[in-house]
Formats: sequence, C-alpha cells, structure tokens
Amino acid sequence: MDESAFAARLVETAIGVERELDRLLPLESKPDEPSGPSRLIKAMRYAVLGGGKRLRPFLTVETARALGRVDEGPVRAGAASECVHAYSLIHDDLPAMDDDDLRRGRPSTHRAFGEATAILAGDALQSLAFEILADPKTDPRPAIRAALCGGLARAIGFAGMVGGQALDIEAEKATAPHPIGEIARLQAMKTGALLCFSVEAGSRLGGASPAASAPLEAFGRAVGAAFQIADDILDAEGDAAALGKRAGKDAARNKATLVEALGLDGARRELARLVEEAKTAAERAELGGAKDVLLATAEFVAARRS
Ligand code: GRG
Repeated sequence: MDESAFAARLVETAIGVERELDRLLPLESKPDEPSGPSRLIKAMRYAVLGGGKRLRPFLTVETARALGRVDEGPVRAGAASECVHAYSLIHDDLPAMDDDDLRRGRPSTHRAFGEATAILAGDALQSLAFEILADPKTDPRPAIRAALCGGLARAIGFAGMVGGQALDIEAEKATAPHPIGEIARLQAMKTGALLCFSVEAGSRLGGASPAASAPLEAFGRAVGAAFQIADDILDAEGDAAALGKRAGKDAARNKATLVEALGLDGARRELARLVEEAKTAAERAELGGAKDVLLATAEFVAARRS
C-alpha cells in the first residue's frame, strides 16, 4: 500500500470517528436525551475533538475491515478508545502528573478549563467509552459487547494503562538505571495495552477465527511497543513544534525509556525489530491482500514525526 493511499485511509477513519464523537457529545440535547452540564461537555469536546492521528480507532476499523466487516460498529468501538485516550492525556497533563501546558499544539485541557473541570472531563470520557461499547449499535451480540467492555477494562486498569502510569511515576524516583525488562513492561501497560485492545476490538467485531486472532494479538502487542519507542525517540530528538507538546522532557524527568537504556541508535534498532515482528504477525493472520494496511500501519507507527 503506498503512502498516499494509507494517508487517505487514516483521514477517512479520523473523519468517521470525529463525526461519531461529535454526535455522542452534543452541546445541546434533544428533548428525549439527557443533558449534561455545558462546561463539562465543552471540556470533553475540547479534549476528544482536538485533533490527533486517531491511530487507535484506525487499528480497530482496519482490523475489522481486513476481516470483512465494514459498518459503524468498529467506528463506534474506535470512538470509545479515543474517549479513553483523551481521558488519559487530560489526566497525564495535570500538575500532579506530567504538568504539561501544551497538548496537540494548544493549551492542555486543565489550562483551558481549570483543573477540576479537566479531571471531571477525563472521568466522564472514561465512562462514555464503556457506554458506547455496551450499546447494541456497536454490536448486536451481547457476548461481543461484554467481551469489549471487559477487554477495555483490563487494558486500562491497574494491570494496564493506569498501572503503567503508576510504575512510570515510581520509576522517575529511581537512582539506578532502569532495567530494560522493567521499562518494556511499564510501556506495554501504559501505552501498549490500549493499542493492543484496539486491535483486539477489531478482531472481535470482525469475527476473527482462533487461527487469526492469536497473530492479530501479537501484531497489536508489537505495534504497541513500537509506538512507545517511537514516542521516546521523538521526545529525545526534540521537535516541540512538530509534536505539539514539550519535547526533551523524558531525560529531564528521569523517565524510564528505551532511549535511556539503549541509547538513540539502540532504540532505533529495537524499533525496526518491532516493526518487523508486527509485520510477520500480520502475515501469519492469513488475511490475503487485506493485510497490506496492517503492514503499512506498522511502518507508519515507526516513521511518524508527531
Ligand atoms: C493518567 C490515567 C492516566 C494515564 C496516563 C497513556 C498515558 C497514561 C498517558 C499518555 C501520555 C503520553 C504522552 C504518553 C506517551 C505516548 C502517547 C500516548 C502519546 C500520544 O498518543 P498519540 O501520538 O496522540 O496517539 P494523538 O494526539 O495523535 O492522539
């Protein structure tokens, strides 16, 4: 798949997800719909409709598409992951966490709306994610909806994203170099688990056979790990304008990263290895030509500049 075809697919998913999120978070409610406090909804919209690559929805939509499913279900599941992603960014930027004033090239949510509203917006986005997954519009089969809710809960709880964030904060206090195995585990939990869930969601919605779902899971794990190393490399290379957020902060804060453990060149080699691992896993899923977009996604994750 060439670069422009891939870029067009990425934009197509982003537009579909943006539309879905816009619809799910109306500023003005209809007479038969519950209304929310408008400042809270504005903050939620600010965080979740504020751009971004929409990589997590893309993984869901394209995995489902590779398995033959093209309807609003995977787009809705992708919107749910984006709600969680936006919640994690809001909370990560708070003064008690990474204390960042800038996100996606504009003030972070707590800078725009105040800390209390930002915390609540993150909380409400997390709840909304589960509401979306539990809705029959996402999938008519109760067992699939239950599996999606359980899968997301595991991916973002104490053994996933939030647990990874806790380890990340602990690791900042370490005085000895961070062991490579611990860094990889922390990153798999903090960022890898949600990316992995995104592939898993597409796999479940697309009705993957057991023979396809195991390699797809391996694909998700490798893409998740590659994504985080690429993020660490981008931070170390330090182009704040392209990133839309502060760069160089990992070293300044003693963050546990593979750039710190392996050096920049070592991290680049590890990134290349993970991309190959992801591509091999996608090949093993035996999706025919439909695998091409997954292969291109693995390359995109490593080559991205923001
Ligand atoms: C605070 C609950 C809580 C969790 C925090 C995932 C996470 C744990 C924090 C995110 C902060 C961060 C910058 C992590 C590095 C990797 C990452 C998730 C980068 C941003 O993701 P992209 O590149 O962002 O997909 P866009 O803007 O494209 O959506």
